[in-house]
Amino acid sequence: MLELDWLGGKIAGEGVLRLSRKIRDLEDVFEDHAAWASMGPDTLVYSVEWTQPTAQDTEGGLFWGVTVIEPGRVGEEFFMTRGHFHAKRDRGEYYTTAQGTGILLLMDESRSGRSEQMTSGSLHYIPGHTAHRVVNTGQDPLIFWACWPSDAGHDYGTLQREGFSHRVVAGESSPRLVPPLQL
Ligand code: S6P
Ligand code: ZN
Repeated sequence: MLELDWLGGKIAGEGVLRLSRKIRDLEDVFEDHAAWASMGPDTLVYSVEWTQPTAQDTEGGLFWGVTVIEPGRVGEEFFMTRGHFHAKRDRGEYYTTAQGTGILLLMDESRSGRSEQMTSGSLHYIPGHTAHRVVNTGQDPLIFWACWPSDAGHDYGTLQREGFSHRVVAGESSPRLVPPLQL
């Protein structure tokens, strides 16, 4: 059995997998390349802990994990996840926010974008065929839990080539979507 630190964003127990993404791993993700290049390459942007109780690709299995996005910006753009479509496009996912404030960016395969506000207790259903990226717009770590199908896989290449439909940047008084989009 595994134990969750729900608000701290940690999973304890055997077989927990972990990864972290630092500034140096995210060169193609942020728009302002000069701002990116001026930052310490080892600056932590986000980390993920997750459990795979079945083999990857098992039809009908589920994975469970947590992502912690640090507060910060690259130029005007807030720290965020790389974002992806699922390799098996029809696979959906749930996110739920434990702590912090952010924006879930969603984009369908025809590049139509929308967003949902993330705040403690918010639950987000990500349908299949929908790219998803999370942006930390707050001053504290943004911690969210996720549950996704074992055979969903990750397609990072499509966004690497084509980018996301929208970006989230610091506005004068509140975060702003570019191009504008109803929050
Ligand atoms: C997996 C799920 C999350 C992300 C994590 C990091 O399907 O959506 O666990 O992997 O939030 O984001 P990314 O875009 O770097 O995988
Ligand atoms: Zn996903």
